[in-house]
Amino acid sequence: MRKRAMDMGGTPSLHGYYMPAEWEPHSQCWIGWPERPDNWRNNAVPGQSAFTRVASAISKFEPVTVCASAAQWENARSQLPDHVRVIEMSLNDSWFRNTGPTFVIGNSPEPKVAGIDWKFNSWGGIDDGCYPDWSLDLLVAQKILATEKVPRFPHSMILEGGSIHVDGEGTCLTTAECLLNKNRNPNMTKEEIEDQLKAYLGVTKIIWLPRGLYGDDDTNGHIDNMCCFVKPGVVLLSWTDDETDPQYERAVEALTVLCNTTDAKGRKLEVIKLHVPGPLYMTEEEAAGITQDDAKPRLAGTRLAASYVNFYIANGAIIAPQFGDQKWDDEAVHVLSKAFPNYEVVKIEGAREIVLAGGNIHCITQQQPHIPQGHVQP
Ligand code: KQY
Repeated sequence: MRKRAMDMGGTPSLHGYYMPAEWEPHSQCWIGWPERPDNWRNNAVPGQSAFTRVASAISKFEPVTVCASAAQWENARSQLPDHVRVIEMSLNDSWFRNTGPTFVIGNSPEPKVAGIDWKFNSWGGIDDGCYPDWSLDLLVAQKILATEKVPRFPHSMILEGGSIHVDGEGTCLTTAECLLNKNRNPNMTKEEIEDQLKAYLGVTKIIWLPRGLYGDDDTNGHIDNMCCFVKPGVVLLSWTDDETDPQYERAVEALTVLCNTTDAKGRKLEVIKLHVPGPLYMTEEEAAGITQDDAKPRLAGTRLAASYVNFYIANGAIIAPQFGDQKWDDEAVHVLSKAFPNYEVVKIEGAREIVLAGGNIHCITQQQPHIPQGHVQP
């Protein structure tokens, strides 16, 4: 008998679909191409090199499609390996975790993939967001789904993919700092937001951490910089031992919630601490390379929202950021290798370039699930 979504862990959503965990098989990974000089320093040249390192690393484990604007297509094509597909797409910026679709899986009558197209408001709208025109980003999810001929479930709620993590067995992790922020869905109550997450992601339990990573002001504390699942019942938490670091209070607060809750299956959570680097700050030289224009100003001395939790789980590999902080870089690789014993941990040096623009490896990637042809679960 074919296994249904409910048996596979997630509770079937409104459409009978559920969001699989990131470690479930992918058919490909989607990545945008950075370009805007008011967010990416030095005309995005160092950022493009970092994206190329990420795309190249992931492409050793699963197919990768990179989407670049008409102006950048040739440049992207020339930098990326031949086996990485490069297609033309108009973008305001390149954060596909947030502007791409949230892929979901359904099982009736046949296993199939669909995508949720959430509303996007540039992480906070005109007054609070990262740039004032996000009209092209609003179309990214739709274009990806149309390219792949994957059914699209539009949603009127503002939500970025970086603000949710799921275990594929009915549990969703998020932060109140982001999802309950008045700059997202001011007319929705917490219960209404929970109902929509349950209906569209096929989850039955939402775990709310109060706040995300200290300094993650662009996103208002996305969960993907703070905490993620390793497997059902086990999470990694951005931690610091330094009690004077403002991240300490946030980490302790999150730990308290995580230790005092159960997941959708009633399990207590095991929490693995993953120490943050630094603290790291934007230098004068880095800030000087950013054209101050439409985007939120990026100022020298700003604490960078750098966290090792912001990695990508590819088919068989953990694509992990490295910041040039030897002690904590090495520690992160050690913790991730222990947490994911059956995965190769691939280090991405120079992930700082992505952090300078407000995100990291998880934020720039979007996995598309793979359902093997003719696959019948026992
Ligand atoms: O998911 C992210 N962390 C991306 C935030 C990008 C903000 C643009 N400056």
